[in-house]
Amino acid sequence: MRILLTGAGGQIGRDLIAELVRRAPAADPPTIVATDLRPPPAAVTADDPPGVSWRGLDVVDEAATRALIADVRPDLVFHLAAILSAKGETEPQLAYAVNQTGTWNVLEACRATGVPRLVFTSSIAVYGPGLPDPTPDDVPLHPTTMYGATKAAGELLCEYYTRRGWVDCRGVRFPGLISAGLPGGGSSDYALFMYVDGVRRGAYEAFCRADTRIPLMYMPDGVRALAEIAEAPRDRLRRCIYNLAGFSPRADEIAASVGRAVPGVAITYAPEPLRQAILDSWPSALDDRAAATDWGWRARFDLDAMTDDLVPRIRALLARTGAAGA
Ligand code: AKB
Repeated sequence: MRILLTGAGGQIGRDLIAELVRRAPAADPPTIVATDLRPPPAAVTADDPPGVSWRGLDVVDEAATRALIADVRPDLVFHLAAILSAKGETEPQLAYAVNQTGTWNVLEACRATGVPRLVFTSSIAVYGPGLPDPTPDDVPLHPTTMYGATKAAGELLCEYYTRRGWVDCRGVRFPGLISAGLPGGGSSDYALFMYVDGVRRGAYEAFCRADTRIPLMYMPDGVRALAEIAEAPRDRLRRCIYNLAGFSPRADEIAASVGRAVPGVAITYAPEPLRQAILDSWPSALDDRAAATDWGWRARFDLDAMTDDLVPRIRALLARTGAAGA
């Protein structure tokens, strides 16, 4: 199978590649073309499994997107390229270009080339304030950010392309994702930095209030969800985009969990207005029963299970890269 990823240099890409390779039959490994604006340096990609190659792609460039997808002719595309919520509020024009025009360009290139299937990564950011808790899949969408508005539009485009029979699109609304890899420009990043800076520096000043509560998910569950929805038979899917719930701790509950694994860690709070307002506009928990019913989705990690798995990984990563104590 030939698989193409857009935005593969971001937080999800490398973990998703590892998951796709892990799931494939040993006798039939996938060919994976990972694309991003600027592919990571060779020192970073040197450990990639065989069959993985990197190409430069700016999804805002319509001609380049069409040419690359026509050249690769993938069986499956994971469309990950996006500007996240906080960065999108400081650069809304860029967020529109990458998230809206970029998604259109990728969908059109898939249609023109005859790519059969595309997986779209949406987000809790499609929701605005005042919704039922936990929030079901189908409620009025009034996002407060450019990121959320473009993700909501991307979901609708995916539905349209599927209804027209052009590309079989399916996707998930991700909670904030937590992993050892650094994110870029998200509002949920405080949760990840409690772990990374907690281990690296023994301290972290969070940009949110201690009582902030949003849905979160550990990356191994996140990439498994992407692989599972990609594999799901079309006739099992009653919708195009599915909520994923994860777990929903308060920020100070995350800090307590980190403290259990990193004794003495000092986590403090200095709420920053822009990101706090975004976080306050999101639901605190999602209802993902449709995903469970239709394609058997179930998150495996809760907060403490994530902490037990993640802290040793961050320690190992820091030891390898020599960044401990930096
Ligand atoms: C963000 O914080 O913008 C993202 C998201 C929740 O989609 N991590």
